[in-house]
Amino acid sequence: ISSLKERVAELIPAKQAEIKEFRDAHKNTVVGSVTVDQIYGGMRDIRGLICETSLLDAQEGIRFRGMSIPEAQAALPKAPGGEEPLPEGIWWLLLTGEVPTAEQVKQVSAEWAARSTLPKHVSDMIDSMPKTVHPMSQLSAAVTLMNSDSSFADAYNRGVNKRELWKYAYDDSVDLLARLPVAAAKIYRNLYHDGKLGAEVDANLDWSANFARMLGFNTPEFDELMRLYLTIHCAHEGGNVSAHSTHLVGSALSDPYLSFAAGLNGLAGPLHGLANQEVLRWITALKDEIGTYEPTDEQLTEFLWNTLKGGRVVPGYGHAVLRKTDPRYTCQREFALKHLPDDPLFKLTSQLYRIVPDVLTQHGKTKNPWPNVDAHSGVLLTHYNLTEMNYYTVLFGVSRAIGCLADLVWSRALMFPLERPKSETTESLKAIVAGK
Ligand code: CMX
Repeated sequence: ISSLKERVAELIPAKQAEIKEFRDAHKNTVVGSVTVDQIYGGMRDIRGLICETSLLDAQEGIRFRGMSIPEAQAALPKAPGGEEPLPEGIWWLLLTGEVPTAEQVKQVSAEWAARSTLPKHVSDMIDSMPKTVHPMSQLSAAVTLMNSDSSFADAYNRGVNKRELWKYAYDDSVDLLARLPVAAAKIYRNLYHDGKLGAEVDANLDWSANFARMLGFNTPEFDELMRLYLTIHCAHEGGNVSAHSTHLVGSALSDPYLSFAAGLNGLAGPLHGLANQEVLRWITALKDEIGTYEPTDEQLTEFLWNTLKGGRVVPGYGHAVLRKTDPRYTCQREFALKHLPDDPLFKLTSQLYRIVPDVLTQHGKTKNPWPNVDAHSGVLLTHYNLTEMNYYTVLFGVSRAIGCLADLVWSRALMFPLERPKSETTESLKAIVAGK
């Protein structure tokens, strides 16, 4: 049993008691209202979910257990010689609310390395995929198939008491996090290279460096980018499509593999995680049309308006909750300023940052004209020769597992019930509005 699992076990009773006391005291306290517009409008701003692991502020951006991105970057343990946080540390932070020591993070890295072997049928399935299957579909299918050895499903079948189920959700989550980079790297190597992993998992390396090696990358700077990338994409509170899908499916006591596969399927949508692929496609289309990665401001503005007039969105801009530049964008921009200030795509990204918000504001539809996380990530990956844009959302998915699974473990620990909100028809809603 790992010290992290023990720590979570220690924390659970107090949290259960806190929630019980709070619920009992405020059972009927009203915390919001719901308008007809919100019901048709994607439930924006309706408070209807609990997610203990992270919270999103419209102005400030995400906080992981109360920590902003710059705070987490400063506080979480780094690899030897590195400056970026290790994602193993954010797993610990999300699960416990505590910043782990370097030694504790090392334990997590070692445990994930030790549990990384893919079941043979998963490996065979990935190898049998035609190249026409999108990498996100492959990843989601691989995660679904991993549930054949789910300890959660097995425990449920054996009739384990519901109070204990979180322990099995934890074990499956660790296995899933350990195996996910292997499945993801296999998909990458099959689709774009010789079908052989760049390296085997090395028990002495951290999760991100191992992932980079398996993908076939072997430079300290790319390792650092992976550590930052896999840390900042992990969680964005509970209401986004991937987190909410995982949470919802998990509430049916589907095991962590089935639950997170649902999250991955949502992440694969162009308005959510697929936007990082779409940003690069959009930039490539711009280059194809204008003939250079160095358009004038006028050319760029015209291209933007053509996108908008065509009834399409500008990928990487806007957000359902945020109303300022996404701090996940800002920290990637800082990474670029530090490591690749003269990269032509980075310069174009900066030019877009200068121009897009004004154009979107003039266009007058979006509530938030500022860039989100996806506006920047592909440019960094391209710089280090990870140029296969269809693959980008897979990296997002590997990171998102950390947040979705931390939430899932706590949801089972707190024994949250089946999620089942009420829906209406337009007819029934009209009757409600008319007071019938
Ligand atoms: N380009 C053009 N129009 C945009 C826009 C953009 N980047 N962002 C929002 N709009 C439009 C919406 O499509 C909507 O138009 P309609 O009224 O015709 O439906 C209108 O502005 C109002 O939308 P909103 O309330 O500001 O934004 P939503 O909460 O509905 O949607 C999001 C949020 C992210 C889906 C939207 O901003 C968008 O489509 N952005 C581009 C895709 C993207 O970058 N997604 C990634 C988000 C981060 C992530 O999850 O990974």
